[in-house]
Amino acid sequence: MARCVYPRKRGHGMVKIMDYCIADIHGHYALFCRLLDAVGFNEGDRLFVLGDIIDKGPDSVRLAKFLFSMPNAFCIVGNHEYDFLKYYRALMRQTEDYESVLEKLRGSFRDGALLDWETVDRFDRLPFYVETDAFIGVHAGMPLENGKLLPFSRATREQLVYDRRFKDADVLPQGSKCVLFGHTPVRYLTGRDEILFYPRADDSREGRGVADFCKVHLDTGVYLSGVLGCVAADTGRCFYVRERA
Ligand SMILES: [Mn+2]
Repeated sequence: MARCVYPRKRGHGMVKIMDYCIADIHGHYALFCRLLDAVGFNEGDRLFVLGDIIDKGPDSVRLAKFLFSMPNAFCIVGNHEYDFLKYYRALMRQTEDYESVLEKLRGSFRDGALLDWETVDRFDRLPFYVETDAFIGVHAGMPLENGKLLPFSRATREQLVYDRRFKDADVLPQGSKCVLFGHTPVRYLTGRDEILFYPRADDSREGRGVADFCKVHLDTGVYLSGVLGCVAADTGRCFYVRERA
């Protein structure tokens, strides 16, 4: 089992502070640690994790606890966290035996023995979107009207985490900020396990950072492809690691 060591120290010299975005890590903790290494991620950088931390892969809880321990990681809800939280609330309505609730929740994960109440509470407090000066991050999709991005207040939580339409190639949101999202493996659209950039309809600038694009689709489908990728928001540079055969 690989171990993440954080915060990482780099050599002295100039360090550019970077924002990185990723989605759909799905319990692939060891691969995620290798990706942080490949990126050269350090304590001055920020990491935006756009949902679906859990399920499918082997180390959902380990990964979640690690991300929640990082002071510069910003996680939001994906449909898998949303479904987990719905299950949690349903259990809490059925019984006041909280130990049995935690036991049932632990049964949701291959590494469920690691789950504690602190981690459940952290899941419960995750926001549904994130916004910086440069971009918007959601798990699945944003509300649009005639191609124009609507404010978050017009979205339902279900749309933010389950939307199936936003990923389509003909959906090119017009707004001042790029929308980063995941949820559906890019391979279902392109046949490739690579982060997909959509240029702005009204602008032919060569892309530098993600702000020069209208949307960026991040899901490399790690549980199918063994490929995990992230993008540096400021430069648009992508980083990938691959599961060893
Ligand atoms: Mn999803």
